[in-house]
Amino acid sequence: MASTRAAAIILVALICGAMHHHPAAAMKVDTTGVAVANGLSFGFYQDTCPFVEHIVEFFVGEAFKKDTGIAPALIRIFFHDCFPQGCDASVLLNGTASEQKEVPNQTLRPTALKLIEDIRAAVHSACGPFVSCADILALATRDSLVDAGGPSYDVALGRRDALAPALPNITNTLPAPFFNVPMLIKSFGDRGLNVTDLVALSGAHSFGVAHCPNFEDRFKNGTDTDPVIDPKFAAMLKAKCAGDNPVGTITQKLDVRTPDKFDNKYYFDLVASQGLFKSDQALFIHSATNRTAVRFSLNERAFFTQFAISMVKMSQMDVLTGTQGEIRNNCAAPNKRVGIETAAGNNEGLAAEM
Ligand code: HEM
Ligand SMILES: *[C@@H]1O[C@H](CO)[C@@H](O)[C@H](O)[C@H]1NC(C)=O
Ligand SMILES: *[C@@H]1O[C@H](CO)[C@@H](O)[C@H](O)[C@H]1NC(C)=O
Ligand SMILES: *[C@@H]1O[C@H](CO)[C@@H](O)[C@H](O)[C@H]1NC(C)=O
Ligand SMILES: *[C@@H]1O[C@H](CO)[C@@H](O)[C@H](O)[C@H]1NC(C)=O
Ligand SMILES: *[C@@H]1O[C@H](CO)[C@@H](O)[C@H](O)[C@H]1NC(C)=O
Ligand SMILES: CC(=O)N[C@H]1CO[C@H](CO)[C@@H](O)[C@@H]1O
Repeated sequence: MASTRAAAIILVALICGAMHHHPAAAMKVDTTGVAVANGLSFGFYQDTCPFVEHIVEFFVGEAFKKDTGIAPALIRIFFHDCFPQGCDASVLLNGTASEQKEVPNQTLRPTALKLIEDIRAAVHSACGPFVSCADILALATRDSLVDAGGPSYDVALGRRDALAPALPNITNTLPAPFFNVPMLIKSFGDRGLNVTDLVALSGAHSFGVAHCPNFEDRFKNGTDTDPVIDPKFAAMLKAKCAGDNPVGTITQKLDVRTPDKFDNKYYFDLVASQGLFKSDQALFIHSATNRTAVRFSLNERAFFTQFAISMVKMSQMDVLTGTQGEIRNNCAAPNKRVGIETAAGNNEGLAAEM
């Protein structure tokens, strides 16, 4: 135990030495108005892994320097983890029945899935097997958002990892890009997220990419104007996707204005009828969502504040805590359970934390 702690201190010393300075001071949003889910807390790893946030921040920062695409990749993985059955790292499981095989989960980026497992390995080697993959994903998502220019917020910790992937019928509750606003409202409402959360969280399409099959409904049978699309934009997409051979090789930036930066320009795209998916553009048309979309286009601070609040809400949906689930020793696979003794042994360190 003492040597583990020593290793942790050395690792953190190295990390702090290597860290230059934070990217241009992020806007820190006060999310204390959002209730903390039972079993989560801000000091959860204070005794078992006090430097976990520094370790995660360091690894994400290094990955972001190599590829800014890690930020949209992580935030989408986090959405796909939390939305169907709660933030339990179930999406990271890559066995035969994994969520990654389900239709909405195609194109989750492997580099980001690997980054989470690499961070887990570093955190466990520094502290021992006390930090869950679900918490590491929640922290890494927040840090990458900040690296890309987005707001910061505190993340309450103590999530545990699912023992198995979500069933396909649950994974398929993720919304589809052809959804209209009532369908989107229903989909988010079923998960306790309201219309404001829907409009704010859709702003995650401020960065990252999509593949042609997900937006070809916008131009395939002529220009589909429900909702309206800028005809030049539709023609550009059509020409681009004509070269999508084999299918899935072409990517289109979700935000044509500032494709790699997290900001409110996504809402400018909507104003210009250049939202990529029907589910994006429709937010600007429908009377239940258009005022909020316009407000976010005019006021980035208002968008950042609501985005952080909505992310904190999403990050606490149906979390496993206490003795539920497990702390995975590999984010891609459930722990081998030899018997009840093994599972109990794994839980000991955390039970002491409660
Ligand atoms: C409102 C309903 C939503 C729909 C219908 C939707 C749909 C999609 C689709 C179809 C893609 C493109 C996948 C591909 O072609 O590779 C995508 C990408 C993305 N989505 Fe969403 N999404 C929604 C909400 C969200 C939310 C709530 C977040 C996060 C908070 C999010 C974050 C992202 C990101 C960052 C990407 C780009 C990923 C990358 O570049 O690797 N989306 N989304
Ligand atoms: C998914 O299927 C399982 C088992 O077949 C069932 O118990 C559950 O209610 C279903 N959930 C949804 C959201 O359809
Ligand atoms: C185009 O129209 C056909 C026939 O109505 C339909 O089956 C197909 O799904 C449509 N394709 C797209 C991409 O909307
Ligand atoms: C929102 O949509 C309604 C109904 O179409 C329209 O009357 C209103 O002017 C729109 N508001 C904004 C801010 O676009
Ligand atoms: C929706 O939730 C947000 C917090 O994310 C809250 O501030 C807002 O009042 C809620 N709006 C409605 C219409 O309930
Ligand atoms: C699953 O993830 C593990 C560890 O991250 C990796 O070594 C393995 O290649 C992955 N397997 C599949 C089928 O993707
Ligand atoms: C990357 C990946 O696992 N893709 C799979 C997504 O799900 C479909 C069917 O549900 C599979 O055909 C893909 O191979």
